[in-house]
Amino acid sequence: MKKISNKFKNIKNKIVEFNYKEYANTNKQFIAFVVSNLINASLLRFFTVHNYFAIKPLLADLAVILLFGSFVYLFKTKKQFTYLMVISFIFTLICIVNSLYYTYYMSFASFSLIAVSLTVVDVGDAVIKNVLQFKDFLFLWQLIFMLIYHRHLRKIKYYEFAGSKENRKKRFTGTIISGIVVYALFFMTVTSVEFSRLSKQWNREFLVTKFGVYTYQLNDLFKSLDAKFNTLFGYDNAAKKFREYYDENTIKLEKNDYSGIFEGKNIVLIHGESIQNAAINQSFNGKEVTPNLNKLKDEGIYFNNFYAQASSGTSSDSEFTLATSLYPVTNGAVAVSYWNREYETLQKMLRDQKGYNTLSFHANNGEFWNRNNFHKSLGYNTFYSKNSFKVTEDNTIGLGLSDKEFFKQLVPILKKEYNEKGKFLATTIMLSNHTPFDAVDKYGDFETNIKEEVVENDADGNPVTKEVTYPYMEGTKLGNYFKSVHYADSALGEFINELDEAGLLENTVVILYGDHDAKLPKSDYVRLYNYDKETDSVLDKDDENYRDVDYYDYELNRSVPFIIWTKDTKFNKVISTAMGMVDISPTLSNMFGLTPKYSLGSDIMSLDNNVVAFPNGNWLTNDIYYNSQKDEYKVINPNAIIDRDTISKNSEIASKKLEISNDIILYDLIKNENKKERLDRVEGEANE
Ligand code: GP9
Ligand code: MN
Repeated sequence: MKKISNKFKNIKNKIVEFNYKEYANTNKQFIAFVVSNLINASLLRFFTVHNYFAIKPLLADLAVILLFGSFVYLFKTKKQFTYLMVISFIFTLICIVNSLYYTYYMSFASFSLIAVSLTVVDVGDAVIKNVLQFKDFLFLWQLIFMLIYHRHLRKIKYYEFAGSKENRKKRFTGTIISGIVVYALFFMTVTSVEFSRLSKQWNREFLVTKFGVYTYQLNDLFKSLDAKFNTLFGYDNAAKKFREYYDENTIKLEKNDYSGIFEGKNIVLIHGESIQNAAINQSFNGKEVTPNLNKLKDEGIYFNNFYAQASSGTSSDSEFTLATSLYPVTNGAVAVSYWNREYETLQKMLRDQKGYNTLSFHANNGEFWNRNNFHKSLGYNTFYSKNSFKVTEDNTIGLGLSDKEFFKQLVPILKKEYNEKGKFLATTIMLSNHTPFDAVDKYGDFETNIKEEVVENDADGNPVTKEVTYPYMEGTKLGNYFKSVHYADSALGEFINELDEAGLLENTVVILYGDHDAKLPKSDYVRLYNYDKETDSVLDKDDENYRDVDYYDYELNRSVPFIIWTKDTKFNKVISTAMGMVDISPTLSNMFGLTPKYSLGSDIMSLDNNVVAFPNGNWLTNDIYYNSQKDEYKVINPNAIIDRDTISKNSEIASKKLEISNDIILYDLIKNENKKERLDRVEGEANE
């Protein structure tokens, strides 16, 4: 302990005793380099996300500049200027490219998207006329300034006395250590949400706001390289396993009562942001959280044992898995890193084999989750994003346009598409019910308390009825979540009415899925199940009525709704077979008369039991939930006979599917193997 405190004292003394004046006098060029690049980075944030005074990105920018700049001291004084100019040029280029990119896309540039950005923006004319602005040239001041300053320093013979060889080594170590310390200080302020977003890399605006442009771009570079490196080796082995798997598991959709029942019908596919079954089954003071969804689920086909299989790509993973019947990639998100592979999708099958007009709608920035590119690759003809909607301060909730406005504005667009192009698949991605669920004043009136009538005697001894309110879930995150879902549900109710009024419900199937759970705190569920109104607190664990929420309860509670509903046919059907997002595409394929070749899920209408594999290796059947990390499980069906053999067989099925899926994504196997098959066929025919 004493040793450490002495060390700190030493460092403190060094900092106090450091000769700043001498440092400043002999490092003029380096200081100019640091400050000018820092100004450029702030300028970029000023022109784009407007948080140029924020200390966090400033610290991060400073750290990167110091780290890259420190290597200048490894060069002789004469060469130092060249090195600083090269680094300055790269930094300035990053600022200019991002400034341009932001004007066009309202987001920041990514290495993995360079090729596609260049094709989307018609380089040349379009850039000069529509994108390039005066502000983009402003960043060049840094290079000009460095040049002028260098001349000035040469004139005053600064280089002749600034730095001996010994000094340079010391300066290098000192600067690189300073860079590391500043970075460490910065990372100490980074929250877990910020870290998680850095690893996902989907909301690039957020990243530049919090991490500064240089850290963002470095992270982006590593992520893009990672995706490339992952596929350098192992193709042959992966392709062999892929062929073997599909030889043994050729997909045959059996004929059942639901085969082809919806053939030729329009599809409105609703992506229910963060809607969990936990909300669907909930009511407060006799009022249901989701009256509209309840009507849909009661009249339609309700899959009440359905799970999203999303990983770090959250929303986009569910969009991907639903479309392809493949699992999310193990590292990163398909939407960001592997969107440009060839996939077999429900959208493409409906479009290319059945003549559907495939459309998607999301009133958020089209760059989020790279949907501008990703949705094309999934097989959507048109993606209507934020630009197609009128978004004002008044009609915004949380991340963007409120769901009610979103639906209201999209119906006329859909109507027009239908009139012009006929039969459609329209995916509508909701937004308002997104974490952190704190826009409570915008959700409307829905109370999550307990209200009771009690009879008391008044002063004259006459009985009077009074209403007593117990806070219950008010003010908790879960309580706010219920309010938010209630809002989303009422938006859905309005949407159904608007579709009906526009005549779009005739011959249409409405399909809704929850995209993933809402990551709510376990302690809030404990309160929900164990509230003691007398004490306004949670029951004691020893209380006989106490209901525990263990790991498995929490995992099972992450179940989300999947509902198929039509206006005219009342199905009144509940399917309780364990089911995952991968099963949607084969299930719908059978209903719409399609035959996919590469689905890793199953048509749930032909199954009694199923293995639902999660990206972390856990799996679920009707009988048990299996935790693969701990090799433990919880029995769900008390009548089931669980044996070790079944467990290892199911674990094998789950891991095999995850492996094949990952290989398809990384090695672009559908494209490459299809191509190979075609070539082999042509060669075979030529030899005959
Ligand atoms: C982003 C929205 C939310 O546009 O879809 O995505 P999520 O955070 O749920 O992945
Ligand atoms: Mn989502």
